[in-house]
Amino acid sequence: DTERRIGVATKTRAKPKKPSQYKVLLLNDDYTPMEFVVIVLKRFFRMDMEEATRVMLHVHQRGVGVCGIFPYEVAETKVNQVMDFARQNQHPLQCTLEKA
Ligand code: TYC
Repeated sequence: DTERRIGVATKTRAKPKKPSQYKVLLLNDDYTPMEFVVIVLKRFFRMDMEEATRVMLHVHQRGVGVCGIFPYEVAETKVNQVMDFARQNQHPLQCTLEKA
């Protein structure tokens, strides 16, 4: 009986997934001037002088620090902006992403 077959549901409900978040990390090095790192944090992460100085000193002392947590595409853009700006100014500053 082909007219009255029991259908198999093929559609699944779309699960609204939240976009995964990524930490943008700044790495310490021996050559990038502290003032330059503060400028980076103010310019690309919209920190004020106090917060930028605190984060810069944290990275300087601990080796790595979080600049912010963003959806993947935003985090990737921030990393590229920081890396380009550091390269333009001939500083070895490194910035990277990590899943939050
Ligand atoms: N360690 C650098 C210095 O002594 C300063 C610095 C801080 C560099 C943070 C990079 O992500 C960094 N001039």
